[in-house]
Amino acid sequence: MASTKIEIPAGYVTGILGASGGYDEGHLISTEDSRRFCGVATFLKAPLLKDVVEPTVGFVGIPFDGGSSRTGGSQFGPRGVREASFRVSGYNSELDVRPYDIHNLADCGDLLVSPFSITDTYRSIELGLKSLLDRGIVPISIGGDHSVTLPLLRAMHAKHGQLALVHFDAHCDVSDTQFGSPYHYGSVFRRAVEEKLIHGDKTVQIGIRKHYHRGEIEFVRSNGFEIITSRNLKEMGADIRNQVAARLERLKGHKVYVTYDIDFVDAASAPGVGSPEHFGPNSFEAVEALRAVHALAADIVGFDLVEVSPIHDVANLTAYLGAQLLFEMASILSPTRKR
Ligand SMILES: [Mn+2]
Repeated sequence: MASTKIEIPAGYVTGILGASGGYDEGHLISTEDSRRFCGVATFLKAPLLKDVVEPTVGFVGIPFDGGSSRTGGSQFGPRGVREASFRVSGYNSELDVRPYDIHNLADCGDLLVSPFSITDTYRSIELGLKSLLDRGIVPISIGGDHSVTLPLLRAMHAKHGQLALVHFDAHCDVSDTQFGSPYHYGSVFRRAVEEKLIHGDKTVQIGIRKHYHRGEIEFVRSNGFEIITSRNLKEMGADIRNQVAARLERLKGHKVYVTYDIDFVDAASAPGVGSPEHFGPNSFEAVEALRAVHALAADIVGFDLVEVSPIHDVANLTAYLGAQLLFEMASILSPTRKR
């Protein structure tokens, strides 16, 4: 009877984990491994915070959609983006960087939220983010609806002072109250100006194409916001990255926070969102616009990605795009890791 033993040629290493071991040693699967569809789903397959020595950049989920007045679902955003993260590779050829070489990335888990109370949730988000900032971690937060950005800005402001803001969105999010509440996903940047968390005249909103009332336009104008509309982006053609970067140049030297509502992207490329909008940038234009903030890398103190809603998604396209955008964010940040 022929032997069933599989002969392994000399020099062949079982698996691709290399000299550190093969199948017998119970390794966790990292983003560098071609089998990253296996194992625990984390943001970009980052190890959990407790397992990272000297974490420098932390992904943190905020599974809250209690600030949405119409369409919930983004509370599942962090879970969806973690699931889709297995498709992201380790090397960013456009920026010629491997995020894991320049950062100690960690998945910090999710912040505790209350589905019943936006004010309790806000307090929890602010304290949770503060605990990461106190450890010197640069946060990349994943919502959740856009209402979560206000407590994030409060925590960022407490550490860094009044911030410059780069805001990707189809909407300006400067409405006032809804249903008697000053806090919801459409009022964040009005509140952020009122609370002096951001400089109005150092706020750039990109991708804007839908206004709910004329008062929004009056608010952004009177507070000095700069708007780069969806039409403006289309007119830049394939040169979006350079042309948006030129517009952002004036923010250099200020602490910059970047907030990315994935409904910035055209509904055809990102259907899994709470408020899908047509007439927007496609996925290529959307990632090129994000890469423009590379020009501000040294000044960026944090990112968020909000409004991914897996229950509205088609073929996980939006969750996967969200994971790709996280990868770009981690690639854009200046090196934080000690060499
Ligand atoms: Mn929006």
